[in-house]
Amino acid sequence: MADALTHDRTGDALTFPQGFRWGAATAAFQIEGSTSEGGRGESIWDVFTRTPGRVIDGSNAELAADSYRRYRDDVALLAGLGADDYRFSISWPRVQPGGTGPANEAGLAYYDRLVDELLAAGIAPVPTLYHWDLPQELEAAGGWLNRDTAYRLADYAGFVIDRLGDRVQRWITLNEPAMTTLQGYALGTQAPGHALMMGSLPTAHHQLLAHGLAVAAIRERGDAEVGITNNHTLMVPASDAPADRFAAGAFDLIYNRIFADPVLTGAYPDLSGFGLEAMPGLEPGDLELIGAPIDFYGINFYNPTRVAAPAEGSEFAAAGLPFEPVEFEDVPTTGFDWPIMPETFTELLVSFARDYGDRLPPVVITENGASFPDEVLGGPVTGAVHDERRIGYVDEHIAAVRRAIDQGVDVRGYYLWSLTDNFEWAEGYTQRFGLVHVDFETGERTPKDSYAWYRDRIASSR
Ligand code: IFM
Repeated sequence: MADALTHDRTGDALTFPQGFRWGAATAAFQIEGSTSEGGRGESIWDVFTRTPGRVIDGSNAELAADSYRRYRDDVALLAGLGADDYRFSISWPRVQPGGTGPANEAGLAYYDRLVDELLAAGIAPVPTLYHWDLPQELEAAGGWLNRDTAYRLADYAGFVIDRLGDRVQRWITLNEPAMTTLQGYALGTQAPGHALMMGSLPTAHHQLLAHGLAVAAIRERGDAEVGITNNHTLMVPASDAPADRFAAGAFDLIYNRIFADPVLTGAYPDLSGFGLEAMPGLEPGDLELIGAPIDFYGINFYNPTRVAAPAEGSEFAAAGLPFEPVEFEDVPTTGFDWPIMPETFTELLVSFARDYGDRLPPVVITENGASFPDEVLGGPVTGAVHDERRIGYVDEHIAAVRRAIDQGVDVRGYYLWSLTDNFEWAEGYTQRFGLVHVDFETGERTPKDSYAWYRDRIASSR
């Protein structure tokens, strides 16, 4: 990111460095709905949601938050927050329905309208090129196990950059490749639903290659800023026992470092502990592309992970993995049962600055937030949603970011996940993350208490 921030050293935890950017984040498949409109093609998530037993409540994203039709309402909500930025994602199957061939004009036109609406409201668009909705035809050809998918993503990115690049100043290439690899290809709990365990590793490399190719496509076409978004968690050993400490290090490698190291240092970590001489799929020249300088590094953080050596007979032991995530004891949790430990957010950010040093560009928190079973008072949404616990979570995590800045981490922005309630992947509509309640029958929006709180928080932080 271009200019260094002037650090406010007043010690007032409410204020942030000048130029710090506030926003909210969403993703196409989770909010747009209208999955059959405008010539959109099918994605792996359409297929996954149709497959019995895959989504916990049997739901699909045909309505989601109805944002394809209500995007103007969403922009008005962002403007009401006083947001600087809106992180949304572009749907690949809307723009290039089968993942190859020409662009679909109706798909590009939709994002044109969205970008114009944002700019008219004084909000900077920050699109993510890929947030998990791979065209199904590419999955049929091997999906992210197939190296060619990386080149297909670069072609698709070219269409988007050519169309929106005159107005977009900041791009995000991929969202959370770790989740695609771990949940989509290793465990099979998310689309496309393969349970390949360590056999999933080529998907990590191919996604990172796609990132590198997308960075190159953006650089070729102008001077916009570009970064990647990864989901990171602080690994906490279950005990001081060497086996648990080793397990935490091993999981750190697979979850965090495989995805961060090549982007930030141009090299994969040593994988010999997993019996691998090199990252599967790696070819000469790949690391130069993947490690090309970026302007910011996006971190999504929700919770830390407690890790132990695998218990005898566990599925992790059976798969030959040297780690197993276990629950924290006696900590508050979100609706997802995710542990709420904001101090670990500071620790994670500080560890990034320490471990990557000068190789770490400015950090943007591209997602942070919490799901809770919000209760709507007054029946069908006519009334209020008093989501005190979400306010508490966000307040503590924003303070954690502020503490990391005080300890020298160059954090330039915070995007709350999420603007509205939405389709939470394999959890369907059972997890509400929004600042704004959505009635999933009608699409009607009702700002929660957290919406007004975040608006005031943004105002008081400047
Ligand atoms: O909803 C997801 C998002 O798509 C990616 N990051 C985590 C969020 C909450 O699970």
